[in-house]
Amino acid sequence: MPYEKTDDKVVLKHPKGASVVILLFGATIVSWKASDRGQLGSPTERLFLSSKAALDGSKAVRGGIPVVFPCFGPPEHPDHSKLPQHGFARNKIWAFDSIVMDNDAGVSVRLILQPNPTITKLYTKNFHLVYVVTLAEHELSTDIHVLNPASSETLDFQALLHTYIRAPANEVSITPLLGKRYVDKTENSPEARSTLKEEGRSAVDVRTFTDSVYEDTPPEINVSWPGGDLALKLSGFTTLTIWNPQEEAGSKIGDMEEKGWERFVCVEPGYVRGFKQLGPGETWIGQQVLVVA
Ligand code: TA6
Repeated sequence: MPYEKTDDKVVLKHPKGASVVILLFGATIVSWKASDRGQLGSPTERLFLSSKAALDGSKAVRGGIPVVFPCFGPPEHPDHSKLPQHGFARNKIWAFDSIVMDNDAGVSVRLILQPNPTITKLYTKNFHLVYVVTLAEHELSTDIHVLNPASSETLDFQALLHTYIRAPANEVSITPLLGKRYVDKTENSPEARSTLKEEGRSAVDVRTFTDSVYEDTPPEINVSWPGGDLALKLSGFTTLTIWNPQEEAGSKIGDMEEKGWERFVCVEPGYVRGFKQLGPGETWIGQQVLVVA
């Protein structure tokens, strides 16, 4: 299974045509192409990447799968007080570590991020991140490992994979979230934004400005639309964030392409309600497997 590593990215290719492009900047997946099962012909792009996205490391990538660590949203924990929104992992250069699997089933690459001076000036906790990306013919697996190398301190963090699924936003249905509790971050007041609601819809849509953080995420989420279907198989994560800014908010995002909000839904597995407390020497793993129909 061929792979290609340059100074700024890793490209994995499957003999039947699937491919994935990972920038070392932020370990950000910026392209995943795969064909539907039984589909003949060339694989299609499954992720949204804004044509205005910065791909030169000047800022977090608008699209693909940004890696969010150690905090989600504006920092709230004392350890994160100097960090930008969504933490530092998506804004730092990760290192190519190794190809960990390469056979007819697929190819896996391991990327790592450890403290360096550009991080320690903002964040003083010890940590070790490992990101394993595996490409198969119809699946893309992304496993984020958080290790606490400390001998005595706990590591408090949040983590999330900010997956931009390419889809007609006004036609998607996301299931099964019926009965799940969530907070609605589009509410106007801080109190309302932290009030838990219960999902009453059997299928969630994003036809209006949506920014919801669901608790107790199911092990499998389905995102479907006329002519398309993508499953997310999840483990280790406890929350699922669904985001689409729609026009009023989306048009204010500087690196959002013209009407880009019409062409994606963010479905983001995470651990973002409260903080995961990792003991000395412990590891937490969050796995997302994207599966085409
Ligand atoms: O996707 C959830 C969210 O926290 C939204 O509130 C919105 O801010 C989005 O992330 C994008 O954040 P970014 O910092 O990438 O512009």
